[in-house]
Amino acid sequence: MSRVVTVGAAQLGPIARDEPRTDVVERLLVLLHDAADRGCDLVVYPELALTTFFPRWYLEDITEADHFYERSMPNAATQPLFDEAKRLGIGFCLGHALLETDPDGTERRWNVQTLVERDGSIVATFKKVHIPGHASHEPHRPFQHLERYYFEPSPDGFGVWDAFGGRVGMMICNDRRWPESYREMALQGVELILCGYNTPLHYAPDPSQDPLQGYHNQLVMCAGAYQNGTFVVGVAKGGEEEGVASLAESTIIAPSGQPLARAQTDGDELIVAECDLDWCKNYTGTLFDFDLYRRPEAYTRLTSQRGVATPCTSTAGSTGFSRSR
Ligand code: ING
Repeated sequence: MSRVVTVGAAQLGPIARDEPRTDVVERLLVLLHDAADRGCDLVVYPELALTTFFPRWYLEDITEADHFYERSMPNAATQPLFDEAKRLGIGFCLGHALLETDPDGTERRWNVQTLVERDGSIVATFKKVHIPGHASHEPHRPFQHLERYYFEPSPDGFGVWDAFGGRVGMMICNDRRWPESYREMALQGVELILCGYNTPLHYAPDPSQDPLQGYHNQLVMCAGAYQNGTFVVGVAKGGEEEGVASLAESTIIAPSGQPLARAQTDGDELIVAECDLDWCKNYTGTLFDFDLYRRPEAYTRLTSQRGVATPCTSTAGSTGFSRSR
C-alpha cells in the first residue's frame, strides 16, 4: 500500500509588528482552505508564523517582547485554526515563539514548531537547536538578529515521530544549514522533515553572502534531502517585513534532492507536492544504507569537538593542539 502524503507548504508574506493574531490566523485559514481544495493531508507554516520576526529589534526590557510569545498551544487566538484543521482532517506544523515558566518561576523562551495530526492531536513541539545571530544589542547593524537574546537553544535535540503514515521530523531555519541536523533525524529513520524559516537577504557579518541567500537555501536543503534520503519541506515568511527584505523561495524537495515544487511569489502562497514516502528507500536502502556503509569510528570529532582544533608545533618540536577562538 503506497504511503503518499500530499504536503502543502504555506508560505507567508510579511507580518506587521502590530498585526493582530486574529488577522494572521485568518491568513493561515485562507491557506488551509486552499490546501483542502488541493487535497492536502498536511500543511506546513513558516517559523514564527503568528508574529513579525521580532528579534530584528532590541528591547532593553525583554518583557516588552512577551506579547510576541505564546503561553500555550492551542490558545484563544489559534483555536479557530485547530478547530478548522480538525474539521477538514488536515494536519499542520506551526512555527511560533513559546514562553514557559518553570516550577521554580524561571522564564524559558523558545523558538518552536508544533506538529498537529489530522485528528487534531498534538504530535510534538520541537524547540530550535541552532540559535543564530547575537545576544546583545549591536547598534551598528541596519537591523538586529537577536535570536540569542530572545531564545534559548533546545535541550532536547532533534526528534522523529510516527505521523502521517511515516517518520516525521522538524527543524527550524538556521538548523537547515547544519548537516548534523539532517543526519540526527535520518539515523532515527526520518522520511519527511518540516522546516520553517525567516531569512533576511542581508547578512551583516558578511554581505558578500547577500546575493547567495537563495542559492544557499536551496543548496543546504537539497543536499540534506539527498544525503539522508528524506523529503524536506522548507517554508518561508518572505517579502519585505518591517523594512527587512526576507527570502521567500519555499520549496518541497524529494529524497533525490530534486525540488518538486517552489513558490513563485514572496507573499502568502501555497505550493503542493505528493510525497511518496517509499521513495526514501531508493536512497536509504542503497547508496545511503547507513548500517552497511557508515563509519562512525571515523567520525569521532563530530560529537567530541565543538570548534576547530588544529595541530601545532611548540619550540620543543613536540606537536600539540591549539584551540581556535
Ligand atoms: N535566520 C537565518 C537563517 O539561518 C541567517 C539566520 C540570516 C543566516 C541571514 C544567514 C543569513 O536562515 C534564522 N531565523 O535562523
